[in-house]
Amino acid sequence: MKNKNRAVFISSMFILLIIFIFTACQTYREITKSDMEKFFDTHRGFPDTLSNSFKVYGFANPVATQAFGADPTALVYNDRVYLYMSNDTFLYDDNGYVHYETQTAETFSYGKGIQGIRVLSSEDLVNWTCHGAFNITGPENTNPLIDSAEWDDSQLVEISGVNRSWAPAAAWKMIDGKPKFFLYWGNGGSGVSVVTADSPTGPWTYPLGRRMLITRNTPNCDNVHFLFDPGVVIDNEGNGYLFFGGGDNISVAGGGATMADTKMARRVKLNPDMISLAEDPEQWRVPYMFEASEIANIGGKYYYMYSTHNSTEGNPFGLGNAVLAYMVSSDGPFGNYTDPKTVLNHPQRALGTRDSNNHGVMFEFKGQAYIAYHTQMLAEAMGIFRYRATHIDRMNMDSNGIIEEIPLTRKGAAQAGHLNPYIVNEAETIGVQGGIYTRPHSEAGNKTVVTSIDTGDWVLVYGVDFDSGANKFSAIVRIPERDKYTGAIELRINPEADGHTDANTNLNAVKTTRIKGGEVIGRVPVRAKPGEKGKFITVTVDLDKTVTGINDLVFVFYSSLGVKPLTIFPDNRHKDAFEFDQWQFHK
Ligand SMILES: [Ca+2]
Repeated sequence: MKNKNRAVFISSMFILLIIFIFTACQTYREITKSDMEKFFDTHRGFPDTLSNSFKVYGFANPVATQAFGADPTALVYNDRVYLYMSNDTFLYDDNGYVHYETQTAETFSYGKGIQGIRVLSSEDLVNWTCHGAFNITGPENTNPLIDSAEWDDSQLVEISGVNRSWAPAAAWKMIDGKPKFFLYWGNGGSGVSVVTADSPTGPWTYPLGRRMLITRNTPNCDNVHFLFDPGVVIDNEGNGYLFFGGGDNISVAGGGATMADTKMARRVKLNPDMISLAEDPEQWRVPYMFEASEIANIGGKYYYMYSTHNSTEGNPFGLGNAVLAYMVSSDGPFGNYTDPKTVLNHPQRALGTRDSNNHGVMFEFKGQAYIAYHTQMLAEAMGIFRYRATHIDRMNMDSNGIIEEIPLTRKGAAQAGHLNPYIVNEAETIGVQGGIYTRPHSEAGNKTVVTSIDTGDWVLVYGVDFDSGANKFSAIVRIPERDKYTGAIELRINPEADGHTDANTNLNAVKTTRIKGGEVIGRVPVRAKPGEKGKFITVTVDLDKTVTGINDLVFVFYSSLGVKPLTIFPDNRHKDAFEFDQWQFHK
């Protein structure tokens, strides 16, 4: 009896297995090369033009267009530059539209305001890897362009009274033989604190528990109008210094304050642990200072930079209203500084944007000096404004450290090095793109994927050095959790710019740009085999030809969910198409 039951059980299992294999064979069919040619054929539904971009092909500014990022600060570590930025975030009205024309104040005055810090990194200043955003007061790694409605307030990290994370400053140093990373930020205008990590991309922790590093109870800080905008520098001996403060309500400062000397600037030496003050902060004179303290050690000279206030014009230094000005010291962070000079005009005057404030940072990368700053060009290209994105331009100083005023360019910095296609590259490393976003995914490389993929969307990376020749390509993609789904990636090199590509034109809802053409070098099918729905899979294909030398590389996407016009409204995105995680070429 027992044996008979077992035999029945085994034969039932065998029949079920046959049915399963049969069903699986029924639903899965390989995509042929001819199928894929049809996907990308404009006569069969592929759009005549690829999705619009918010950046001109060939340009590097703004550094990223799939998310905003304001008040940039820069940190260079292992030949990679990391940008940390206030995470300007779309706010929607009751109808699901982005707040813009009716808006009378900056984004950070609304609702949840800026509670996150966005992180991008690059080895060459033109291809930027998106590391998402982490929220000082909320869950890690959100992309508010996609997930703002999904924030879970119950996950907020509770730090008493901390609900903003504005304008970060970053530094790293070796402590106990290991690199340690420090990110200082302002809790709105009411205090400065710090998070630390063992890597430049976190995870970040609060070394001070529930305490702030600087509050109004800190000596000499109760009469600072805006207690915010930290800038940090480490001198050649390894000592850290913090610069902060701002505001223009000189009645707050007390006696003797004028618009020429608002008495709002503070500086303080840090202890070797970088998370405590070595002394009381001191007030120091910064002519016409309003906000945006940053300090950089470039070639042994210290460049203190700040934004002037709106009552600056007519001063003896020739400074304009809300420009970025700098003073240079050759004898240490607290040394003798020169008189201020303008380093960067206000974006509104220089670019014809609707920018209001000004904030930036100087940094040195691969032996060249640069300035990173923000403008509203990205938002205005989207047809809105107020939200800010980071730009970078090259900067030169003479032997005395004097910098001539830097033109704000739409083109941005030149590529510093090339991308290596023979290592694993994150798909969220982007030079220019049309139609996609990035989002966090815990199982993805770099915990981030390219998402919202529609037919005709694309991602381009600049200056890929294929060297002696690539013959195969691998992609890691995430299969969507839906039936009968097909996607594909077409690999192209060296396309042409299309649409408005003039270096003096601001893009907007009418003046749009994209790429076209290029040489197709291969195609990657994306279809689930049985059991692969919702999984990350690797697809490897032979290229149509051996690709050599330095080329710009484009991933053009096909999705059986079809074409969707580029939109910034949350109800009009394809979150359920395939997602792109990593890629690599093989010789
Ligand atoms: Ca990834």
